[in-house]
Amino acid sequence: MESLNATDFFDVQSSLTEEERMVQQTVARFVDEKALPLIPRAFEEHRFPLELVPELAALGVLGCTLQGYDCAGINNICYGLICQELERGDSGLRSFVSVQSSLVMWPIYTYGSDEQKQRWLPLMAKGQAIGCFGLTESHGGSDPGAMNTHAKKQGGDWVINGSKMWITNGTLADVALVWARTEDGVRGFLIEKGAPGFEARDIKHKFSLRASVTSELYFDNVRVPAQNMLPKAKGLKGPLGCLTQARYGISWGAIGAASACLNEVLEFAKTRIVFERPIAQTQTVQRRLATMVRRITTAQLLSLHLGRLKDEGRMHPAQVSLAKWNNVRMALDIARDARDLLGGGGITIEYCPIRHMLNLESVITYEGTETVHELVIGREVTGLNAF
Ligand code: TGC
Ligand code: FAD
Repeated sequence: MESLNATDFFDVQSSLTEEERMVQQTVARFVDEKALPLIPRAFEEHRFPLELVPELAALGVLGCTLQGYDCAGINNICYGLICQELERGDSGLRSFVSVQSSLVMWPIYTYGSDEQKQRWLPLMAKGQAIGCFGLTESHGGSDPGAMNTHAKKQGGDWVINGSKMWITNGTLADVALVWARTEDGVRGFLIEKGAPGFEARDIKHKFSLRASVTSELYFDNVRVPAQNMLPKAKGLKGPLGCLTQARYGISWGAIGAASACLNEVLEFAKTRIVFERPIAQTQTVQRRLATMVRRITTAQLLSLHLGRLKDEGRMHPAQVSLAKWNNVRMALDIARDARDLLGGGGITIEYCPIRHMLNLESVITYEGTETVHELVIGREVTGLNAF
């Protein structure tokens, strides 16, 4: 009998279509050949490898589920597999694609005017314009409904004041999708780089997601024309709808990070001789490796099923919360355990688990903390709101 693959124990590959397999293999090759040679150093230098963006665009991964506007129009399983492969490289790469695709292109496509779509989507698909998504504020990202940033109508324009915190791609972005309170509820505004009164500053000294740009955004009487407001997003469900798209991708991405850790530690454990035998030949190490296989396999089946539901238009946001919570927790636990199994060497740049572990400390916080997702599920099953 053929031996099973540790990171595809239930042969998920065989249930993918030819197109899905091809997309996965293409992105996997890009990660192995182009991204991984750069990533550890970029992480060390606290720098996003911007030079990879044209190649990401050429692969068609930016806004890949959208139809038209030079986007690939592929399904949500393909999008999930793309996130998985990119995050096998680094969470920063997947973050870049999540923000561009799910948090900026998706809302422009879903809530935007024809003019906004024509202007931004083809440029963003080609990587010629970068977007960022400004929802979180410094006084408590878990409760975006309490935002202070506001927009007031003045003649034909909107005037925006306030600030946003922890914004991925903030200083890189050509266009910021900024959510602000208005007399008419929360609305989304497209603010272009260089708009007078708009400033973005990088957050430095991060120990996590070092190969990703995270910024603060400031708005001091920033004036935008009325046509920069997304016409079809009204109320908090506008930004929350975007989060559902990005959280879905993160649930897949976490599987990639965990698989990278397992692959690395498996090789190490088979060759690391301590007490005159490979550590992989001890019962406790095998139990730990088996637990990793179990948890990765469970996460894969969860995301695969979620993706099929999404493609059928039947996915519920609380199901996405469960997948994001389960899969990121799984990946973080595996990265920490893999780090330990590597011994002292595991704290260096030579091995990926510590980098993934540090990254996943952000991933478990952004797009809804673990507690937020637990409470979403609690609310769904009890009918009682504990927020
Ligand atoms: P709530 O009353 O629950 O909802 C208000 C309206 O929104 C609807 N809704 C959703 N719609 C789509 N998807 C979802 N996930 C939705 N959740 C809620 C809801 O049906 C309602 O609609 P309507 O028609 O009744 O008005 O709102 P709440 O104020 O009680 O908040 C609920 C809570 C806590 C779950 C929500 O605020 C939340 O998710 N908080 C966490 C915030 C968060 O995740 N922020 C992420 C910022 S972006 C980011 O981190 C990017 S990192 C990117 C990267 O680098 O990869
Ligand atoms: P808080 O909301 O202050 O939470 C602090 C703690 O309190 C958490 O443990 C939380 O779970 C807990 N808590 C909160 N409420 C409750 C409750 N009711 N019951 C029990 N516990 C509770 N945001 C964007 O808008 N755009 C981005 O591109 C973006 N990128 C990010 C990139 C990085 C690297 C990071 C770290 C964050 C990013 N974020 C972004 C922000 C992210 O979404 C927020 O950090 C997150 O939503 C949590 O908000 P907070 O940090 O203010 O924590």
